[in-house]
Amino acid sequence: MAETFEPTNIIVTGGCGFIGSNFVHHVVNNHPGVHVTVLDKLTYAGNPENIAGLPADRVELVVGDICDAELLDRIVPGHDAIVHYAAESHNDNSIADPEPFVQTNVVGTFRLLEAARKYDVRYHHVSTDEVYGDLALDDPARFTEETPYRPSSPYSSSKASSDMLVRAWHRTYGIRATISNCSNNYGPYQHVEKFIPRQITNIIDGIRPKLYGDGKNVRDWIHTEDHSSAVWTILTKGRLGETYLIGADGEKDNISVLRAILRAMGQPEDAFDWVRDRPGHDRRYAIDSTKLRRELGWQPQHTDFESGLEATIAWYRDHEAWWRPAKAETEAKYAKQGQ
Ligand code: NAD
Ligand code: TDX
Repeated sequence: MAETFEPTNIIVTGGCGFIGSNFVHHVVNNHPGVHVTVLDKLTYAGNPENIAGLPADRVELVVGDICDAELLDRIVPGHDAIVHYAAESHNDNSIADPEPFVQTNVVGTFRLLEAARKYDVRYHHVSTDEVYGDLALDDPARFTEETPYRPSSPYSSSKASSDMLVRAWHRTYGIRATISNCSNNYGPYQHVEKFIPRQITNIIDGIRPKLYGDGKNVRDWIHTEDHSSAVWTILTKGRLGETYLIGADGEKDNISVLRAILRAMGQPEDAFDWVRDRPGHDRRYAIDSTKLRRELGWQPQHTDFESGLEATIAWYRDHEAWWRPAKAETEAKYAKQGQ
């Protein structure tokens, strides 16, 4: 299928976070004619190191808040698209303190939609499969674009709210928007609060990994590079007003992922602690990405989870200076929660 939209000057919100920075690398490496303005508030989860070293004539960092309408008035004109990754992204944090989730994820999205409307800029909204709630372990169903919204946590309900705003702004004001809902990402630059990096860095530090509940919760893992190629495909070829689910058939339960990490790092498979479960913990996520594959011809490339995990472990071993500053504070927060 021919590309229908050829952006040359895009804003990537949250481009100093995990998935946003991987997307910025993806664009710089694969789409030479495109300039990226990263808009990032540099919260605890944002690190300018994630995009350091990229060519200055291709990537510019603007430090600021997506909720700041005056800032958006200054930077949005002249761009042809906004790709919106910025968010408060961690479920456990949303349970401890939901307010920043409503502010950034809901109000921030509203501000960006208003800017996209005012300056007639194409808008792509990056969201999560968690808006669909969860599935039972023995349910043969997977989420599709038709699955009703049923979010469980303050985080997922704030993302669901933001998706609804995008749909309404498209229908009512005609903004040129697309939405994607992706499953659990892994890869380099992921904050040590998240499951896989937390356990890898725990093992490096001689701390026993921590497993919530009964460890049977299932997540549908995708390498972040495949998420990036999918977002680019939807931005350039997707139909306006449409939602596309992104997934790579990577369902695994948490205990299997943890045992794979322990094996790959030369530890006994039972060298971990069971800890208090997450309140409202979603049981299983599973994505059916047929629409994206059939309609837009996208395919994931990094589907060998064991080798992706080994590369990710190697990345954390090689980048201790990157994650070390966040580690102690993150573990102190978990310890307070009994996790
Ligand atoms: P992250 O927490 O690693 O990064 C978020 C980034 O947004 C940080 O750089 C932070 O500084 C920035 N940010 C936060 N509040 C901001 C504000 N008010 N203004 C400007 N910048 C702000 O998150 P992530 O895991 O990379 O997730 C990125 C997006 O992808 C989110 O929208 C998330 O909902 C979505 N998503 C994540 C996953 C996953 O597995 N992590 C899966 C599907 C969808
Ligand atoms: O120490 C842990 N032990 C544990 O058992 C941590 C941090 C997590 N878990 C479990 C909880 C989940 O079942 O591992 C699973 C993955 O946890 P997270 O990494 O916190 O991810 P999750 O809650 O599934 O949400 C992620 O995927 C969807 C992202 O953080 C979201 O931003 C995204 O929308």
